[in-house]
Amino acid sequence: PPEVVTFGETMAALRAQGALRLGGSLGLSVAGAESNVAIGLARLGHRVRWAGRVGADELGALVLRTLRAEGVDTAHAVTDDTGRPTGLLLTEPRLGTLTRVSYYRAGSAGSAVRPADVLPALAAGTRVLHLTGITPALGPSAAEAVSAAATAAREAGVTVCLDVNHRSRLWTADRARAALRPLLARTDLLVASEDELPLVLEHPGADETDAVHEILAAGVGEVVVKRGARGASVFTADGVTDRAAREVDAVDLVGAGDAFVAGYLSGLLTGADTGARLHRAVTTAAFAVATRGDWEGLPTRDELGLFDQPDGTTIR
Ligand code: KDG
Repeated sequence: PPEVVTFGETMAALRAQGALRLGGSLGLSVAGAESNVAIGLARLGHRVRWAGRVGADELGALVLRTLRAEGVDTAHAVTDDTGRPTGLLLTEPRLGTLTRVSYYRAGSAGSAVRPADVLPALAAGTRVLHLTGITPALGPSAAEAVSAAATAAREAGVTVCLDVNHRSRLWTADRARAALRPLLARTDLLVASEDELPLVLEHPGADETDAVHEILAAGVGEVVVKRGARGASVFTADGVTDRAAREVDAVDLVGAGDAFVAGYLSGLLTGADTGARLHRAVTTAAFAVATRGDWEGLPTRDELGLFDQPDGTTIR
């Protein structure tokens, strides 16, 4: 069985070199928060399954081919037979590491994912189900798929990981809160950036300490707070563990959060303590920000140690 099951929308990604409105060439790849995590885990040597829906089109074939090439199990991926296309996103670097994303995903195959697509993917023996707050923003059936999978995983004793992953282009903070708060009671591990914590709180004005206490009191065992270049912390009933970020020259921040989750879950699967989980998470996130693309630069397990080599090293 897979160690980790995840699902969500994976799209074709077109990356511009400069401002989109000026035209020019685009590079074609694929992107999706959950499949980024899946690829990150597969590169680190874990068995991981991605479920979701793609269009019966060339871009859907690209998504599935890419995931398979990366060693991700797509046995339960569904190809839509009702004419919905694979979604698309465009990214343009605007200012340094500031990137603008445009979505073309309304009515996509991926946003039509439903409980019957994903429940069969949760094989007996799965250890972790990874969900993100993007999926419930995609539509009612996608939100039902997240809720049903969280319930099924909980009943089967599978660890449920939820990354808040707020996308303000998809929904408002209030709608996100209404969808995500009910999931907390079925979540074991919550991942959020500092600014996303209020999205799961009853009283969004609370300071971080109160916010974390509220989330732990809701039944979440582990709350991971990402602070970008300032590192990350994990809060449990036993206290807090902090880790600094690794120093890198940032070239592309998109995908860093997914890389972080892949590293964190890899640590969890290998029985590492919270400090070592965070260490792997900040390392995989650093690979993501130091390289272009959401997932292309993610490390294999052998490459994790590259960060400990002096700058300017040539490996020959
Ligand atoms: O986390 C990176 C994602 O934002 C990207 O891969 C696309 O899934 C995506 C989204 O919905 O923004």
